[in-house]
Amino acid sequence: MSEHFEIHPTVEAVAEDIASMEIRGAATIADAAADALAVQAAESDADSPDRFRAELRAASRRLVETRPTAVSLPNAIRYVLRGMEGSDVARLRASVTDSAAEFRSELDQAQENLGRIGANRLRDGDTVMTHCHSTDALSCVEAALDQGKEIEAIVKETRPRKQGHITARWLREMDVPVTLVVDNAARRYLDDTDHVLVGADSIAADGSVINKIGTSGLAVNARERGVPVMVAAQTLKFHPDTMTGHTVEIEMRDEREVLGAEAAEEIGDLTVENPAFDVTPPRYVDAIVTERGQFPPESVVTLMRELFGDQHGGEPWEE
Ligand code: RUB
Repeated sequence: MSEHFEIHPTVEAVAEDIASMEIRGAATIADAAADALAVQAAESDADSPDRFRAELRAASRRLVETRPTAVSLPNAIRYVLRGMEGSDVARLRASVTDSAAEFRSELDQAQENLGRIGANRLRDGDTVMTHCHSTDALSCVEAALDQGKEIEAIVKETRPRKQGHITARWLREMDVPVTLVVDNAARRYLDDTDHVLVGADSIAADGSVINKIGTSGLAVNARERGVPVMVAAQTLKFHPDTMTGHTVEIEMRDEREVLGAEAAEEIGDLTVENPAFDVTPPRYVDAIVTERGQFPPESVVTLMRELFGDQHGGEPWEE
């Protein structure tokens, strides 16, 4: 039987917030998870290096089990745990807090660099159409504004959780003119759109983009209308397991997000399904913009090999 290890209340709270989507979006989830591990390390009262490592692994498992699709979460945890080294608790503690701080600053830097690269694709006067809420995608808009370009946005509402409202708010804070549309209106407004601009929760080795449900339909429609699709995704979103044939698990969320109890009662017996993400095949994507440059989706595997080539074997949080 596995021993019980102390999980810090902050880790518990962050795990609950990720599961309930109080903390959401792939980059933000990764940032919060790394920070939670730093708290676990800083406040651990483990009396031996073995106990300290076991506590960190237990906290990592708690975090990694919250949501399955955004690979930024396990990638963040791998980064922090791989930095854990030292022969005594004090050194181990310092290595984890340093590693988490380094991860978080690299994440910010990557998003800024990615933004500048993505902004080069946007011209003065362009209109972008967004889906869901992606900090990587909005970083491209912010950088374009910094370059003195005027950008407008058509923002899809993004049922069922309406993350489009968050995007609309962020864009308005940047003074970008925003037109909010329901998801079903997207094709009609593609005629007024210069770029579809979305983020990603995971990028597979074949260049498929896993993002909020509705991204794939939008991309297919955009291709039909001749509107380029740009995916803003720092390399933290690259999914290492897909290099060895694994597929990305699509999270199924509570049906109540789609249909409340009262409405369900009124309608009668029915099945409601609520997948949170979908897969856009690479042929519908024009460019994946990362902090390392922009790539045609089919070529990301080369960069993935460079980044993950030497990472084999078990997960660092396994017992
Ligand atoms: C969020 C979502 C975002 C990606 C990228 O889904 O699909 O497009 O996570 O976001 P949810 P970012 O709201 O279910 O977490 O660019 O901020 O990492």
